[in-house]
Amino acid sequence: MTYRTQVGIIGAGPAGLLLSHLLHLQGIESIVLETRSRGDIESTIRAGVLEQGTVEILTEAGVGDRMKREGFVHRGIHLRFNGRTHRIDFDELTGRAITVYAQHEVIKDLVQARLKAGATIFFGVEGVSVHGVETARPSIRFTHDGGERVVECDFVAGCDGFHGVCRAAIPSPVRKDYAHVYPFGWFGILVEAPPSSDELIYALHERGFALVSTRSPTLQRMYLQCDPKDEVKNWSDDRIWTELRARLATRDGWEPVEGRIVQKNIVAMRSFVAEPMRLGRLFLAGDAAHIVPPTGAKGLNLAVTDVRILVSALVDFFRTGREELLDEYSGKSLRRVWRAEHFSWWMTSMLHRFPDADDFQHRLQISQLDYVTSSRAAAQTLAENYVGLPLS
Ligand code: RFL
Ligand code: PHB
Repeated sequence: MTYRTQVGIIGAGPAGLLLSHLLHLQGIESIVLETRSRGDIESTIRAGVLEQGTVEILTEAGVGDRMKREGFVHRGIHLRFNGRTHRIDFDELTGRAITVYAQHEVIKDLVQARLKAGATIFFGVEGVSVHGVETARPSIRFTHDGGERVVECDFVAGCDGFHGVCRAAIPSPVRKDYAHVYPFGWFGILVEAPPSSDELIYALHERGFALVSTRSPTLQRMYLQCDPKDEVKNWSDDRIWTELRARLATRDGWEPVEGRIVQKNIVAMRSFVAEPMRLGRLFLAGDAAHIVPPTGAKGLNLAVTDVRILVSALVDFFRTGREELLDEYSGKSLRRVWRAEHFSWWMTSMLHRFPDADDFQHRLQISQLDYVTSSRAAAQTLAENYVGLPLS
């Protein structure tokens, strides 16, 4: 069976779903293809921090009601080292804030809005391949319900995440990849407990990094630096709480609120950028083109910015036939991407114990943290990157 649409979107993560929704609001049709089931994408635990710009675009797009009701607005974060806590006041330093609202809740809101508007989303597709992206009539082939399907379109949006197929459709030497893998991972837990802190706590300790985040008044998210090759089965609840208590300890006796651990997982840490983010009529957006380590809370927000830039370019093309904005897409997105890459690498380097680091390097980290928490200029640099730089 063959379908015809204006934009064929591969991947129903935040990038693909938001793209489809924003295009729809501008009268542009799309079809979304997703390998996983709806239940699966709506329950996978990932990001939690939304920049104010992300909140604004979701709100303007009419998918912000539940986020406004259930999300937590945080006007700062805490940095903890040497047993002391220092607040970075986003409000005072930037006039902006972040919202803690889980990525899978954003996904639920977007899927619901798309289906309500009568969108075509194929879940559970297989064998996706992209064809003719250097012609004016690209197409996507896939199988669904056992049958061969084709989507013919004007543009293909590769929103299929880091492990998708679209990036490979831009072959070397056109495409150049930049990659860095960190010698540690994050052990993430979900805990049934009230919040331990009113704002996120990023902690550097001799035993490694720890992060206290939240999800709801009754469910909390916490992370611990771990060996990237470690396995969940090696971490009993007791071992997790012992590490969290040790790494988060303060001179005045702060302790995390403990509760039943309902989920454990290990996340790899990498930085990655593929350039350019376009070949002919194929445009990459989000994790398909770039990955950041989660320490800067930037991945989802970068996916959203790519989509904002791409939507303006596609709208301009369909209204006027002009290609200037399409031509600018990759360069404009990559400029923001590299800023976020640097910020995420910098936060990661400042806050983790590196296996081969000596005492000298540890003292440098402490000095950097001391500077960031005592100089207004340094704090402002952290704050403006964390809340998100304006789209220029
Ligand atoms: P996604 O979310 O990976 O979605 C891609 C979708 O494409 C599907 N897919 C395919 N579909 C069709 N055909 C194929 N061949 C396909 N191959 C794959 C996949 O099934 C999937 O549904 O990419 P997208 O949309 O670019 O969104 C990116 C974000 O998901 C990601 O950057 C963030 O989760 C990163 N991240 C964070 N970002 C933030 O902005 N703030 C945070 O606080 C934050 N915390 C995190 C994070 C990521 C984490 N993990 C698990 C890596 C915390 C963690 C622990
Ligand atoms: C989260 O809540 O999952 C989270 C928060 C901040 C980060 C990364 C992840 O930097």
